Amino acid sequence: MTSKMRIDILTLFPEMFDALKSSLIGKAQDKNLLEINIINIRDFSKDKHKKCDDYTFGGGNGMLMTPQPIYDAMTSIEGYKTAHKIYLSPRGKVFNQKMVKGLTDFDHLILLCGHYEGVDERVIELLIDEEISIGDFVLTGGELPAMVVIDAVSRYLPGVLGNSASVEEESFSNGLLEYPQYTRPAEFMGLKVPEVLISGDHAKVRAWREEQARAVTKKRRPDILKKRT
Ligand code: 4G4
Repeated sequence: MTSKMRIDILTLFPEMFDALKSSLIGKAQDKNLLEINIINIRDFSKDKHKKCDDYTFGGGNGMLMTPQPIYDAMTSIEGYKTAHKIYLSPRGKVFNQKMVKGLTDFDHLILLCGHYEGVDERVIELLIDEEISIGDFVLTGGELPAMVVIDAVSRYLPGVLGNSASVEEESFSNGLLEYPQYTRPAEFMGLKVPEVLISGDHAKVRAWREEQARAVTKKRRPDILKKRT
């Protein structure tokens, strides 16, 4: 990834992205490491009532987002042809840390957030490079999944996290779940911090953490341990 990353979001609910102004993502924008643009799909509707939904051909359940406003919103974005264009949907590839790292290779992402029962399939065929799901559950819209993707990717942008080593050392980056961690005081409500962590023996601490990470992963996520071999 080169310099600053740009992320454009296509949504019918731009206010939801106010959440990105707080926390580390807001600071990353202030520091010019990241540029986030929110585009209101409704602004591009040519309908006299700015309608963006319609009934499905073939009948059945609910409404779909109509293609015209989405198409016009997408093609209004400078550089949309070469950007990596993602649609957040429950039928997408399930998001994981490897995919997070992969997305850092792009300097321009465009995220399309669906509502109602999703978008007209032709929008996906014409405009979308990759469909991503953040997990096997259904939400009212793609906005929260888009924010999940933005948060996960932003942590890899140089300068966003205080300590760049912490991105690589944590859960999932080494393929194991996190070992237990402690801060002061050394005893809390009668519970003591494991002796080895106060010993000052760094080799022992490393070995203990490795063993704990393996144990917790074996207990909670044996599927991960098997994949690592
Ligand atoms: C596209 C198609 C993503 C988008 C249908 C989006 C869960 C996820 C949506 C819908 C989403 C996820 C309304 C069913 C919006 N829900 N798991 N909802 N639905 O990443």
